Amino acid sequence: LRYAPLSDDKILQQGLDTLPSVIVTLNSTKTSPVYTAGKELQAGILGVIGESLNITHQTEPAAQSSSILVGTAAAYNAGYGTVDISKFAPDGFWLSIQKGSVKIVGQNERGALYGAFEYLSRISRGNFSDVDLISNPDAPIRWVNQWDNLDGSIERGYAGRSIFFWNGTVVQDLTRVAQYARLLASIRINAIVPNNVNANANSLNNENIEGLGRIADVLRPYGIQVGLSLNFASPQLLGGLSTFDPLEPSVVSWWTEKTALLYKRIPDLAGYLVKANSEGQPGPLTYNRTLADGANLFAKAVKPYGGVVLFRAFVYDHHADWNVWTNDRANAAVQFFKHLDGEFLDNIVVQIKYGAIDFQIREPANPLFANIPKTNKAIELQITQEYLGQQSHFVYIPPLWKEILDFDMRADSKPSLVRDIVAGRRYNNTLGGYAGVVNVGTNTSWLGHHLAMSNLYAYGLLAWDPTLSSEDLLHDWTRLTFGPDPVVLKTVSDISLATLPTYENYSGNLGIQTLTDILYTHFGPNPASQDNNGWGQWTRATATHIGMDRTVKNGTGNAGQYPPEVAAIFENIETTPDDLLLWFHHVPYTHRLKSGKTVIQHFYDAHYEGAKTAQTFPRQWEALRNKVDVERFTEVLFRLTYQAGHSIVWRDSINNFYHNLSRIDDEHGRVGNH
Ligand code: GCW
Repeated sequence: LRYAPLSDDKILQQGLDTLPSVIVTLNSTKTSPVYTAGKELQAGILGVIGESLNITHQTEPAAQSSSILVGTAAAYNAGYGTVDISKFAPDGFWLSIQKGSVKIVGQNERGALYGAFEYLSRISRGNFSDVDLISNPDAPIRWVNQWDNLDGSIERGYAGRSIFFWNGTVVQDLTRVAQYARLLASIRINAIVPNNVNANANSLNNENIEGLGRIADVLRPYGIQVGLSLNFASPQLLGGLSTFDPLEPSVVSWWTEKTALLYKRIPDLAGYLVKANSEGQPGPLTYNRTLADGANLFAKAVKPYGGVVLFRAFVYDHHADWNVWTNDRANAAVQFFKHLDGEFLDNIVVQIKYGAIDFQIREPANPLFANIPKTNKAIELQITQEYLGQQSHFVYIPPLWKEILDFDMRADSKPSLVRDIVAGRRYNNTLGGYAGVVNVGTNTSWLGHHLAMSNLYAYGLLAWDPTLSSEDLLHDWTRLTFGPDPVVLKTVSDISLATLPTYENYSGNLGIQTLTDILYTHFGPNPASQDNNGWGQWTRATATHIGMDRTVKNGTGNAGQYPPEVAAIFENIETTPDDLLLWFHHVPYTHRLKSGKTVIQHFYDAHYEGAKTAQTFPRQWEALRNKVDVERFTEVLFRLTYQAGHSIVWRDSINNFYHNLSRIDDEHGRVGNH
């Protein structure tokens, strides 16, 4: 989005030779995404090629040679040409570049804007070749969730204060929200929920409804809708009713009226996001109503307006009894939702975290994806690095997401990739998709670490097309962000692609979870904090053994929540992959992995290897001095240096902790016997 000038004269000449002479927008009004597309094309071409093109806003068909034409399929088909609309999914676009003529036609206005950004991405990367493509999203739900509180703080945000809220209400100056909308539109995100899922009932007071309306006004030209997180107890907390029972008529009318007020101010409100009966949040279970009763209440309220409800599956008991061997937080989602399959109305999407615990460095795909075939589903991913070093460490996460999205649940012994399940294809659901927890803040880097932006970039485009490769996405992002220098491309790529295995090496291995402190900060090593409390992120580490026994035969039964073919793999220690061994099995530290190493020796070796690789990050980055602007060079160097140092803290804490427990020395003499 910097639209930096092309530095290669030959490529620039190519751009000039093929550049049309005018931008034509069809049927646009000032607040429409097609109008935005025109402006964006103008700014982008000026930046990248240095030519200032005029924009003609056309309402009547007129002959145009040598133009960049942008509009909806309906406008285009009314006299400019013919595009077969049956080839479009909602939000899709057609991009045709033929020497001297560019056509950008969206299924809707938003699609036209996406097409404009696609064109700009191409020319920014020096690509002026002809093309004729139709691009459709894999799924309709491509949302981001912010966990911003009304007071301006951000839960699990590591990039400053909220760009949306301050002092109990919406900020006056929404300039930065508009910039964020531009950023999100460029990666084809179509809705934002700005307020925290741990929602404050005051989000629904009149002042905040008006504030949300102002946010919606700023997002609209970018084709982005706003949604709202709800506090389930709002009728009581804000409305003064004596109850928030979802089946109580006064509660139903309260929500119906609130919803009407919201849609009056924001006719295109995307809908609601609900965290209920989780981590102390109120919900329908308080009144012995089901989670479906709770979700349907909102679904009915938004239905007349075309709204949807994203209802989170992250429901579990955080006071679980650690002394009960068969207790397992990982079982909770299936236990709470499976029997309700078929009871959720069709404008509800159950939003499921990728793993059954909580954004850990490694988890198997959440079994719930394969347990509620009749229910619409979305996958929840975390761009904010809650358990992954909180933006003080850099981790390029897409390979983790891809592994989950490509995981085959083998439901009914048929191919059942998670990505096909969330797209709605596998079970013929009408809705589905992606929710990414982003937690952007006021920090000028947006996410707190310049390199972390590649995660957001990849998130948006994977929600559009989950078959894209992590490597290609990274390459494109780097090219767009730092320019064409091959040394920069190689360095950013080498560092980024090493980060995920490296972080896993120096944090939690073999599926034991991240091993960060979970009681206070979720940052830095604290393996002792996992066990002996109600949170359920247990490792069951003793002097001799480690790991959760999630087998059916002797453990929590979690393996049995997967369809039979997959269940059989996880049930059996021989067929469980090493990297999920301790997720599914409780074994002696001396248990031999398929690699031939013992579990404890693997811990020691992985931690030494991880910390060693992390030491190379700042050294590799040094090669970019004078190739990247001083500000970003210095800030990234600072954080990579911190990460390198902190990886040693991680290495020694984890290794010493398990050495103290097991009293087994490292074969290479680094831990223990010296
Ligand atoms: O892991 C927990 C986080 C909470 C978060 C919760 C959730 C918003 O530590 O901060 O609350 O997950 O996803 O609801």
